[in-house]
Amino acid sequence: MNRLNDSTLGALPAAVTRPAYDRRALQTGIVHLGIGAFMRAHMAAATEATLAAGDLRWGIVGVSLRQPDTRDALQPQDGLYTLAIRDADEHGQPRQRLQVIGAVHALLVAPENPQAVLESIAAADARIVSLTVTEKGYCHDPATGALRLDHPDIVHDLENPHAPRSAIGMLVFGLQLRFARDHGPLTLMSLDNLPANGRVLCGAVLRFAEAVDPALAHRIGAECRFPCSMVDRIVPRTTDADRASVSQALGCEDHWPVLGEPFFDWAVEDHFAADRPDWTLGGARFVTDAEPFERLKLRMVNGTHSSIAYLGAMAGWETVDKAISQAALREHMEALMRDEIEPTLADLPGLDLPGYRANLLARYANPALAHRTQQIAMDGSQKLPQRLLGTVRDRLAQGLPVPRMALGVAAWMHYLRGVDELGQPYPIDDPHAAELTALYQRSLGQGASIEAVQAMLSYAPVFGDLAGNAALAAALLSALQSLQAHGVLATLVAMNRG
Ligand code: CS2
Repeated sequence: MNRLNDSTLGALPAAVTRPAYDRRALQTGIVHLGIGAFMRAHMAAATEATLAAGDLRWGIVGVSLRQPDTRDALQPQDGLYTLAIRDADEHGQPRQRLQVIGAVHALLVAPENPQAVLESIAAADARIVSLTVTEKGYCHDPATGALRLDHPDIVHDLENPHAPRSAIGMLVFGLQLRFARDHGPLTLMSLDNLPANGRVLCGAVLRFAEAVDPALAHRIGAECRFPCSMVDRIVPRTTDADRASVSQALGCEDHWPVLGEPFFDWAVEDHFAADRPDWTLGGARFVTDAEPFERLKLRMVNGTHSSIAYLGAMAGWETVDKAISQAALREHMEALMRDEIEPTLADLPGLDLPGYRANLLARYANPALAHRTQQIAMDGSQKLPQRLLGTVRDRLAQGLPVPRMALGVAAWMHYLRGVDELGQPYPIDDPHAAELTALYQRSLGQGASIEAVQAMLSYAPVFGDLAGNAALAAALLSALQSLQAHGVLATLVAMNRG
């Protein structure tokens, strides 16, 4: 089978959408740090629509921060890859719509050549640097949002200005080079699932720049822009079976297609330092304030996703669609949204929350995605604060109960046990894994008690000021006692019974 690349594009089946513009004429307007599946199914797809409309200034240089695997797969394909949008037809049969994306026209691997990354940030044509580096990539304290100057990558980067390895180090030293060349201001745009992601990024960049040179920090603060955004599309990790099935449908080999659901949403603040693509052509919305969109999405989508992930992983429900097909889990998720999350969103104007909820449950039921609960379960320490604990804090402050929210938090604690209810062990994939599993072993691992719950709650990087909260501790204790004694399903059934 031939390889997908510029020379084989013409031979693809007619049903496959492909770039009709002249890829050789692409300029590089965007540098993207963290070129994983998510960005390739989201921002790159929206950018593709602007290229298709004839604005060829927005080609993307994709940077991998750690591994060469994306570059190794896509370079022989001239940067081309397939986006497979998957769902089921009215008979429940899986179907997919294929589009070859041409927006990524250069790939870099930062550890191999950090200087090339700094050069790309400094290049005159680049006007936007975007990031999907996951929560932990900001080297910040998740409970407070502040950059950790003691983070090993940050310590390393402050000592190695020519070979940074964190996204924050690359941005600051790239901007230093850019300013030395007088190449105009830049927009730095986070696309990660963090509240006020632009402000978190801005805070981290300015704090790092302060440590390098206060004048540099001042200039970045004055000239650069950090729009916040809410991004939403479910993108499961590509498997070898996906590679094979997409390649077969294309009639040529694609070593790294990406998959996504039909749903796409992106609300980005229209706050750019220079010009920008018209991403509305690809389904985005430019807004003045992303906060309401973020709060809605982080609490409703990501909050329920993480709850499903820990409950599902413990019960042995391997994928989100399998988990949500369990009547007890579905009932719990519906009630969790309706009774506990949605009241914290009541101030959002003009929103049909019941409609949003129903649509979300339908997205989770998509059988063609096979989104693994274990994938979503990773990095819990980085995810819990904005996904679950914001809602918990708001409710506790108003004296409202949190039984269903607490079940999600308890399921995360229970998950630290490292073995599911079928006796299958799994690794805890989390930057704080060693500390957290040790803490679990000496507390909850000895049995659920109020002392054990309080010991877990005093883990400050996750729980911060919630440490001494008696109402939360009581709700967690009751959930944990039930999870330990009776398991996930019986706990859900009892919770639904009220
Ligand atoms: C998921 C998200 O993996 C996870 O943690 O919750 O990636 C989720 O699929 C997206 O944010 C949906 O927009």
